[in-house]
Amino acid sequence: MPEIIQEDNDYTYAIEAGRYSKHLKLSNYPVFHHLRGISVIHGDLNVLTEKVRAYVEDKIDLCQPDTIHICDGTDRENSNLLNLLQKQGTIVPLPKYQNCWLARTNPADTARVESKTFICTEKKSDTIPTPEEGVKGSLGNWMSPEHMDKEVIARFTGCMKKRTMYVIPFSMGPVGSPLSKIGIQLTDSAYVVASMRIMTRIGQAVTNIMDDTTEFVKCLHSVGTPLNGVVENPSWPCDPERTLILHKPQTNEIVSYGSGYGGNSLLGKKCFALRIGSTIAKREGWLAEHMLILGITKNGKKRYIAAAFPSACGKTNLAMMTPTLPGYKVECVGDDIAWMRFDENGQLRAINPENGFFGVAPGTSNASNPIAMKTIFKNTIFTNVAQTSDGGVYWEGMENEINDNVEITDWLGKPWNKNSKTPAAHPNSRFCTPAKQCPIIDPLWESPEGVPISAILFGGRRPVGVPLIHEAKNWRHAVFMGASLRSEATAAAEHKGKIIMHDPFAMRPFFGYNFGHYLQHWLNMEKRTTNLPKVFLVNWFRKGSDGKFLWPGFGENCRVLDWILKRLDNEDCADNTPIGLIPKKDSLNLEGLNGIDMSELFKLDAEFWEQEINAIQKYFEEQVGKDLPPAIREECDKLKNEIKNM
Ligand code: OXD
Ligand code: MN
Repeated sequence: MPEIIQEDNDYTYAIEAGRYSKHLKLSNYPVFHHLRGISVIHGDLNVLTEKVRAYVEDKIDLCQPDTIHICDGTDRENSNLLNLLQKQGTIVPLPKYQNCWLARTNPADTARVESKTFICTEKKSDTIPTPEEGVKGSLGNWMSPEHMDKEVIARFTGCMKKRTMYVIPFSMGPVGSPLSKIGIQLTDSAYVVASMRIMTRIGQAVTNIMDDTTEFVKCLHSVGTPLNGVVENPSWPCDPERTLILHKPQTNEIVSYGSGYGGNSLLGKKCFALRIGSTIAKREGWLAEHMLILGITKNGKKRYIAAAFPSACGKTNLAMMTPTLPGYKVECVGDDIAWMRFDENGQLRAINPENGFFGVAPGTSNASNPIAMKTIFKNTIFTNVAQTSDGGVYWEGMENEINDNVEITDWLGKPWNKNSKTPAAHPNSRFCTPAKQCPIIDPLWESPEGVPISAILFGGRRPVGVPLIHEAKNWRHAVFMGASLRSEATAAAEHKGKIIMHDPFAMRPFFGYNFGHYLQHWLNMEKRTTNLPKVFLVNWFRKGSDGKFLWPGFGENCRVLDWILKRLDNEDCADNTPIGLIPKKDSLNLEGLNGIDMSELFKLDAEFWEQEINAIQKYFEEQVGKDLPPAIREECDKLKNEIKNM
């Protein structure tokens, strides 16, 4: 609540969330109902600052909407939007749960589209490293600002005719926190508004703390209309052929056209919090990372850990882990993104810029993530999951969690049964659910100063060669570890089987600027503090010769976190190896766990590591070339030499 400190005839002056603000008294509001001649059908124009209004006017001229809706974030607004979406056929209610909804997208619009995602800068080399001749770069896509302007005009001119333009003021991070940032998203999708309300803080709370000096990230989104004017799927309009997601760091601008799928349309998430966020972080000296944040308490002592894993590698599961060891408690701060900076005492502090979880549904169950299952069955928008005849949801992994005689309708709206050849839920189907509903949400998850981070984890799916855990020897080695992250990914259609993809820092699809410069930025963190977090690489996914996982994972991962806590307490429980520090014999708590083949889990195979380091070196040379910081090249050479002596 704002604390009113003074008032005169026209204004009240207040302190809110530690900030000073000035509000025009209601009785003095001039009555505005139009902006650029377009009716404002909801919300108060006066809450927009001059700069926001200028931005909105500019985009009204471009997109030519029929009406304007300024989002206030109220429950009433939300239920009106949900009603509208229901009438349009975009969502259906799920009566088995409380205020839950199912959206089915156009089947051509189900995922992020990396090939259509660009960063726009004058100089190409500011955006992407120059790959070796004849090599296709895989560390982002570049477009010139002139080209961007042309593409935007071609797509957005008149794109909101017969539609409402929603204006969403939103905060990434707790409203008013010095670590938070504000955005204004314009969109023609009510689904996007309802989802942004879950994933970010929107509306009055945000406009209340804005004044004419407030900077904001400009986010323009339209689901688009195909060139021939034919909307194939009226309940989910989109334009997959011309989808384009553009970012202009110089002006803090995001423009997204043609897709309603969350990763492309909820612009606070990947576009702002990671791509534009990483460029702001570089300028301002902090880190915007694809990391979960969890708190772990052991015998009353609490520490916070941030962890970067590529998409769909179990970040949400780890962030909400139920530890199997007695005496441990895990609490969740965030499951996908961390904004981190060193405070004046040199302590790294992190906030979760998001307000909700946009999690992959398949695989989520009471066995894999009981906490998520306790979070998601109220106030949630599901997208592209299957539906049960008793008004609930279903996906692969929920086999034991539905009533025996229910009928299932798949994500495409077709009848489905267990013998069907296709999955019931789309593999990238999602739940979009408020973070505060999580029963183990951390008490400090909205703390304006962020939580203190003691350790950073990197991880991926590595069926062979990579041990359960190893610790970086020093900060440079840690940065090298992040840079050389690889993970098993389902192959693109033209490949058979699985391939191991490079995914440095789990950020490959999300870098907002040249990866070589990003590495230098990470290396520079060493100068900011004498209290650097310890860094570890974990791999829950190593398999034995029988093809079975060597480690049970899930709640048992607390045993690995326990070893990390010992290392944070400087316990002498690690042995040095060429690749880093691994647990000394018997230092990993295996009490009550049978049949773990520790020698296989931690085996370091010289041939594997030689191939691994060669692949990493080749990747760096081909993809990063002259932009690779010398310190990383040296780390690579050092490791290569050490492996020779393995
Ligand atoms: C996500 C992703 O949606 O990483 O979080 O793709
Ligand atoms: Mn993610």
